Amino acid sequence: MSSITVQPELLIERILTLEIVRVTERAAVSSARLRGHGQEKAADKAAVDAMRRELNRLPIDGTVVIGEGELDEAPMLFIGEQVGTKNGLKVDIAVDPLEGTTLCAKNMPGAIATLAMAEAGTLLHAPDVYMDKIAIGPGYPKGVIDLDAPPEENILNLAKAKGVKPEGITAILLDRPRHADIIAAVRKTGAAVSLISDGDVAGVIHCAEPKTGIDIYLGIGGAPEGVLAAAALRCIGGQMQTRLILDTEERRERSLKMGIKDPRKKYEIEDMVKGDCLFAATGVTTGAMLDGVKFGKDVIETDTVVMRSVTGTVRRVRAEHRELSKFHLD
Ligand code: VTB
Repeated sequence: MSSITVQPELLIERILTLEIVRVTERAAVSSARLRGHGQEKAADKAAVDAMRRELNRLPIDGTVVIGEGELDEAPMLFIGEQVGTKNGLKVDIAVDPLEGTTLCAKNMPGAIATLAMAEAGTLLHAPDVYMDKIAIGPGYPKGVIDLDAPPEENILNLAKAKGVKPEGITAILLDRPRHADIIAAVRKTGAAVSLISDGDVAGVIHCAEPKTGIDIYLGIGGAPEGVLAAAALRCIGGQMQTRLILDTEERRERSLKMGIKDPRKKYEIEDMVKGDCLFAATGVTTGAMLDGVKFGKDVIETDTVVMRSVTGTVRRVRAEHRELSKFHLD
């Protein structure tokens, strides 16, 4: 009989896998109550309140490294905020309690509540600036894509590695005027472009989900969202390269204070998420990755995906909540 030695830290982390599901579930339920009400801020606040309350119940000594903003601009889940009961593993936490506030406010597909957790000191402390990103799913040799190569080259190399013509490739991008040139370049190769209005954490993850038909993410989105997506890819495989867009003195100074010495650094997944990590996301509105919250007469249903990098396990948790209002937990 073989015996398996489990390091205590990893054991704690394993338990946390299910604990963080509760956190994103609560955030999703709270913001879903405001779906379609046209109130971005209120929906976001509902998610933030719920997420913070649940995080503070966890047996962790946690620090928010990616949050709602810096202390002066975010009263809760600000960067540097300590969360958890303080008796437990020291962890870094990246949160986006409501990724896609506009999607939620307009009741459009793809809003999620999401968070990533990793051992203390291992998540990139990214400021709230833009980030240039490129990502593909697992199974390709390293180096197929390069953030600094022209989009055409990335599409052609990816098509070759996939064994298809460029017509067999679909790229996903945020629908923004800043992407006009990339979109034109991708289409010129014969590849298809799939445009999303918001929600590029899920956009990157789609590259690793064959059922979405997405092969590659290209373009500029938020840096916090980039780190969250990198955590997910660290769990499920895939390649991602990013670079912070620090195009003003103010942004460079702000990022320097957060420990970013080289403003032009090209990050790989391992630079953004240096150690083992957990990632969870619960659907707020139904999208390609997750179903949205369903409010029944007595039951609230949620759909969550939770991943753990040390094993690569991905769990889908469909939960039925019966006692939310009774315990005043949401
Ligand atoms: C993305 C997307 C977000 O911001 O990161 C995007 O994932 C980037 O900023 O859902 P712009 O909207 O300014 O392009 C969101 O759309 C909103 O946070």
